[in-house]
Amino acid sequence: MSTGLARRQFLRNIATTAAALAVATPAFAEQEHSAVLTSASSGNDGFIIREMEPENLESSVSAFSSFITSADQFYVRNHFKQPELSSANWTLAIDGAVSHPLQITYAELTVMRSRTMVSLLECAGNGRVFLVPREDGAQWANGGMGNAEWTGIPLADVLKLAGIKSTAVDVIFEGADSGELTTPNPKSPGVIPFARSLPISEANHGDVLLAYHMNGKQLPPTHGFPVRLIVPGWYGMASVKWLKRITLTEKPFDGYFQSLQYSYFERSNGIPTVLPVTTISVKSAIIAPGFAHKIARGHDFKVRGMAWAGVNDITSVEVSTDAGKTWNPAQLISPTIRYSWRMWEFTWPAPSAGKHTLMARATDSKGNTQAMERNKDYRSYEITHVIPVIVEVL
Ligand SMILES: Nc1nc2c(c(=O)[nH]1)N[C@H]1C(S)=C(S)[C@@H](COP(=O)(O)O)O[C@H]1N2
Ligand SMILES: [Mo]
Repeated sequence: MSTGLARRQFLRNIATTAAALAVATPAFAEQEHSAVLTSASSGNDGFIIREMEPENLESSVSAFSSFITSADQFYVRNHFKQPELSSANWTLAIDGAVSHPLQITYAELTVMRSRTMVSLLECAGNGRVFLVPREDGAQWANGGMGNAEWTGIPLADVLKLAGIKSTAVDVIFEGADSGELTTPNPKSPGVIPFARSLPISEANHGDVLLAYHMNGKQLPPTHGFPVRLIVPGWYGMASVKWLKRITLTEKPFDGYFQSLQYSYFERSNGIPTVLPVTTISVKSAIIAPGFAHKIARGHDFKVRGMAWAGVNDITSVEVSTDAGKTWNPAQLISPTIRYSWRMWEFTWPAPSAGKHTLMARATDSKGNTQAMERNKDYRSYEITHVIPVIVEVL
């Protein structure tokens, strides 16, 4: 089977799975104790709570056994209390440097020509718990990421309706959620909304969606209902949830979540410059075994995980079982689907008794390979260096 065919077949199988999930869930919802039934049927072992209010939930290991992450196991990253919105009252304003400022309703938006695509979301702080010394912010292990199918209207089509002025350079996306940030430093200037921007060229890329379905069903409230932005290949902060307003500006936006948070240092001419975090860099994660797991000796062990590279493709994953002295190729077990992760596995031949340090490193289609050491210029974001997993064979 050609690669193209294999990919199409794989996506058809996924579509069937997403449809099956969509059918199964409302049926459960009508029964009593629906949550218990749902979790029992999907192998959902719950979230790891990183923060109660605002809600910050890390996906647990069971979320990483399939190519598509189910919506009810998908990590939640909120900076403020979740707004309660209804699609009947919702409107999206488009203003600023446009020739026809407009307000679009949910009904008007969702009759436009839609696109469906799979895209990974990863929080820029995913893996922060592995940083030494510790950095402030949500202490995610590897579960601040997920891969879902999104349906929405290309943002470019909606911007076209408003008529982008030739002087516009940046597009600001504002969520309906707001609040005051007192930690981490620096504090916010009083109550602010969650807002991020994209340069015009990115906003006009046909893959950026105003999404209203996740895995074939209405977007859940925690993931941005009624409509969220999906910016494939970018860290999660760009995919603004509970969209309320889109403002085109004639100078680059320099908001709180663009400069004081979700930013990093890039050195030019030897001087560090602050830049907003943008696209996802090549990375892999070992899903099994988990850190400090104990493994029975005398049996081959299947090491498995995920690898992803934002707008680039994964070309190889290597595994080391001796703390990085030697590397062996892992097998990529899902096809290349743009913006998605690839599942991989490696058979570790009957490990000997004692402590072992496992590592995985991925390489992308641009020839980038994960670094062994942390680059501190990334502050507490883009945690992409190789993370050791120490296990004990008994
Ligand atoms: N309105 C709004 N959009 C938001 C956020 C938020 O707090 N408010 N968090 C962002 C961050 S940092 C991430 S990683 C993703 C998480 O999306 P999810 O909660 O659907 O997984 O949403 C982004 N969009
Ligand atoms: Mo994030």
